[in-house]
Amino acid sequence: MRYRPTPEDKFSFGLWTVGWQGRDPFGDATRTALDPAEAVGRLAELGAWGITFHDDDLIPFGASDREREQHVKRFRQALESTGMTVPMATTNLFSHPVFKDGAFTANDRSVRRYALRKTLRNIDLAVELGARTYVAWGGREGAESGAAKDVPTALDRMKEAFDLLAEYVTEQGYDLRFAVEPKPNEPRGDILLPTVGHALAFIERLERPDLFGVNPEVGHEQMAGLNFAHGIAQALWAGKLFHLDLNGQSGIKYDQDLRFGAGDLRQAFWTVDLLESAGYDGPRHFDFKPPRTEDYEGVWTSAAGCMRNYLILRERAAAFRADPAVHDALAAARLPELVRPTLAEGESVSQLLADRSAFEDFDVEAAAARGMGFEKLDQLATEHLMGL
Ligand code: XLS
Ligand code: MN
Ligand code: MN
Repeated sequence: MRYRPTPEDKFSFGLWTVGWQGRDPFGDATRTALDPAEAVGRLAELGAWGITFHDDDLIPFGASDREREQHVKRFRQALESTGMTVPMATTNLFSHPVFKDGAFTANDRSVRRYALRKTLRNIDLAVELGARTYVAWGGREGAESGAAKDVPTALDRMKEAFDLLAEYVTEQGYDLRFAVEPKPNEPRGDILLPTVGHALAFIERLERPDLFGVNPEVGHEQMAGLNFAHGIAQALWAGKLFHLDLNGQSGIKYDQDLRFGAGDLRQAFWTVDLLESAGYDGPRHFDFKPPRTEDYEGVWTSAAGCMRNYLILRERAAAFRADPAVHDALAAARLPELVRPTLAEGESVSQLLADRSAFEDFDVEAAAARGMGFEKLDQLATEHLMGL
């Protein structure tokens, strides 16, 4: 059937997405709690391939060891009976009041040590369940006021934490890599590592940068007014797109976590176009929140919509790339020329300086007068997106 997801599409969902009960800063839950085993079953029926979790999504905070075992057992049974995988896991270092000033960068040292222990414990479980990626979203690593956080020192502590985690997985022989998830704000006024660019630069300062990549989220970049497709393009260029969180966002406002395809549909189109053409083979992970207006029927409709929209956009992007008129428009817009290095092979600076055609005899006015043909190209893209 057309647009029917299959496990080959590698669609995954956070347990906390379909399990979100609709609590927001102004209102209480609008939905009852969802049993993780049911989430696994329903998502599998819809054609998803994987499920991801924060430690506390699966095992309620403060559960005893016995309770912990039972929760894991039920979850494992659900995975086994459906064939669902756990490609990624992460730690909740933001819900409990103990993390009100962050976790790895909390000013309070005892909180930092506790956060590390909580993370190490869940890494063991993540590996046991087969996860290959461990996401680190520093939700409360940040501040609301200037003097409250000494940023360079906080980054030292962040590095200390990540170096320790990397040492641990290396010592244990775990096949696990970390994906740092940037977000500009919410719940803190300003969060550390606010964008993909900040995170990429930070990773290079770690002791084992090869174990670290990014987990960009559509809405998080767009909350900062940034172009998501450009952000992940740079992450791919750096070999650092380890994972990603797909959802929807309408411009610069609170983190909406709309279903994928809602919000900025054009950016969704370019995102899918890029992922598919760049050969990204990681999970297509949805981190969205079915709006609190919905009952469970609406939740499953929303989850199915994420995957369906991805598949429709994949088809539209492929049609765009296959269209001969697009090939002509790309050539007219000189995209193939961008592929050509600016200097000839082996050409030196002195040769460039000696090349009169590059400067002295270069017809600047003629080059300035040439149109780029981008509007024609973008109109074609728009028409393919609209299904023409
Ligand atoms: C919150 C984040 C969070 C991470 C995982 O805004 O998106 O859900 O993806 O902790
Ligand atoms: Mn979000
Ligand atoms: Mn996310």
